[in-house]
Amino acid sequence: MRTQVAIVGAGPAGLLLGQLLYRHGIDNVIVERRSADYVLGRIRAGVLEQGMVELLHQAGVGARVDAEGIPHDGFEMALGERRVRVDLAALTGGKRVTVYGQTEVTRDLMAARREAGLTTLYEAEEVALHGIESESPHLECRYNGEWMRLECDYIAGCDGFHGVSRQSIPATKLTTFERDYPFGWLGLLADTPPVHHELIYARHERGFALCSMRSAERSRYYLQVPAGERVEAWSDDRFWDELSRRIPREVAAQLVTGPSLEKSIAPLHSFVAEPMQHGRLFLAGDAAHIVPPTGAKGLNLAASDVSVLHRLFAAIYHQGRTDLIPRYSPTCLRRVWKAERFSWWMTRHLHDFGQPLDFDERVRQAEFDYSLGSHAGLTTIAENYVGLPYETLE
Ligand code: RFL
Ligand code: PHB
Repeated sequence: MRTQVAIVGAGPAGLLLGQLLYRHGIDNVIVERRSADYVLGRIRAGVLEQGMVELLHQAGVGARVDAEGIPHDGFEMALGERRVRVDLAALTGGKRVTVYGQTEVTRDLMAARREAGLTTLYEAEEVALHGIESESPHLECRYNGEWMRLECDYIAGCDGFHGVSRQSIPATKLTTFERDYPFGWLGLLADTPPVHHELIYARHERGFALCSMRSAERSRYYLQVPAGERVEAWSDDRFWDELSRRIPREVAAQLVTGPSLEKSIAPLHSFVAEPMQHGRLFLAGDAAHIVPPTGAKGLNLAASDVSVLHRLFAAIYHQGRTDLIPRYSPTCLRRVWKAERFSWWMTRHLHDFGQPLDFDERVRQAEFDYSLGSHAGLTTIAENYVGLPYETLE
């Protein structure tokens, strides 16, 4: 089999790239390790920046996010009983975010891909990248029990943090930067009305809690739990009880509980691999970088990488601009590092790190208090939360 761009991974990054390339008349094939149902079963992100919603429109899949996504003009931060609203629209000249599940983004992109008749090889096993330093790279994998070879001009590594693409770059050519956090997030999805019409990020002495949603009838909540915690240790009752203790009393009084549809624990991690391109391989999304979910940036960064990458491929195929290739990585990394900083900042201020009440902790408290009490501080939070501008290649 032969294509112009071989894409590894059918998560949001791979599917969105495939759709944008198709709109530019660039042929592509996606190779995905899991089944489509498995990919759709992963409950992950829920907050889309405006830039990502615009990109979904460019990809021809904007109709459902417009109809069913919930625009949010603000969110709240709670510290114990104190509540501070971050008025995104007022602080950023009218920008907002949209609450729309990653699952739904994926579903829309999969449907568009099917309609366009583009090839996706699901349940492809032992995917391997070859010749990325040559002019004719190819992928090999086992598909339907048989070995197959996919010839291409370029490979897009959109296969997430545990994928094979990043590992195919010689270790001597990569520099990685990382930080682990001593806790994870326990998430619960339920068909209950959200406790509040906006998201609430709560800092509490018992640990962080987040009140989010998917629709007017479906809520998504998260609790900080120690690293290594087992999800079996958390009955629904224990979850609801702990959540009520961590959010302001007047909010807890509004909480409607119900049976969970899904419960899972995600570890928190910051990670960046540089550069994001080697030879004819380009990394995008979680394959190149991970952020803790506190800033709602992971999916949005995958989208901004893809925005740069599809424009690069369009310039290569339509204008012969291979000279732009070295600009891919530095262009993406400028935005990636700003999102890493914001996600780290939100994580540091909202979670309990078991920090003794020493000088550093007092300074941290003062910094957070300053940020929430100052117009300049709130503007910085709002600008980052709605999403910094997309970088351009030229
Ligand atoms: P994905 O979604 O991990 O998709 C990668 C795909 O590649 C496949 N794959 C392979 N295929 C072939 N061969 C191999 N060897 C392969 N290895 C892997 C995988 O099966 C998969 O289908 O990466 P992508 O596309 O870069 O998308 C990234 C986002 O999924 C991720 O950043 C976000 O979910 C992060 N995130 C959030 N981001 C936001 O922007 N806003 C949020 O509100 C938000 N909340 C979250 C989150 C992530 C969370 N978890 C579970 C880590 C909340 C949580 C709890
Ligand atoms: C979610 O709804 O899943 C969600 C929202 C905001 C975050 C992280 C996750 O920061």
